Amino acid sequence: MAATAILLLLLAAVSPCDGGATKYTVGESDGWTIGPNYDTWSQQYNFTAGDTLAFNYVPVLHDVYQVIQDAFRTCQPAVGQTVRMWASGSDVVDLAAPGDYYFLCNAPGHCFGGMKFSVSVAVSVATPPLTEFAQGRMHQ
Ligand SMILES: [Cu+2]
Repeated sequence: MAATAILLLLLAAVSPCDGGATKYTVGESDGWTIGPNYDTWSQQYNFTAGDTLAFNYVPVLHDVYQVIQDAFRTCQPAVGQTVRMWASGSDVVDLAAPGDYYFLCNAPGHCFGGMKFSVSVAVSVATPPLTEFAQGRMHQ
């Protein structure tokens, strides 16, 4: 019985489509552009691992950089401070792992103009903390 429960927990943990992952559209109908307050937008939600962010914008005008916290503060990603980048104009960014994600537009002046926000991604509610589980097993 216990083994079955553990197996089910493991299946839940590794199944990426399980637990109702949510797709959030950045800026809603405004999209990703100069003007909206993205801090206000992002603070409406509790993001969990497996969710995705949809960035919609005119690709020649904007882009999407996921950067480390230092680059987020300065608005100027240096070499090695960009984690991932997108520029298609219709980008779906996966928030696969729990943790802090920092996004900005790297077009000149746009980050200073407000095109930046961070999200804290929590462990999915449907998934037990895997590290805790693993540690518990190791001490048995
Ligand atoms: Cu921009």
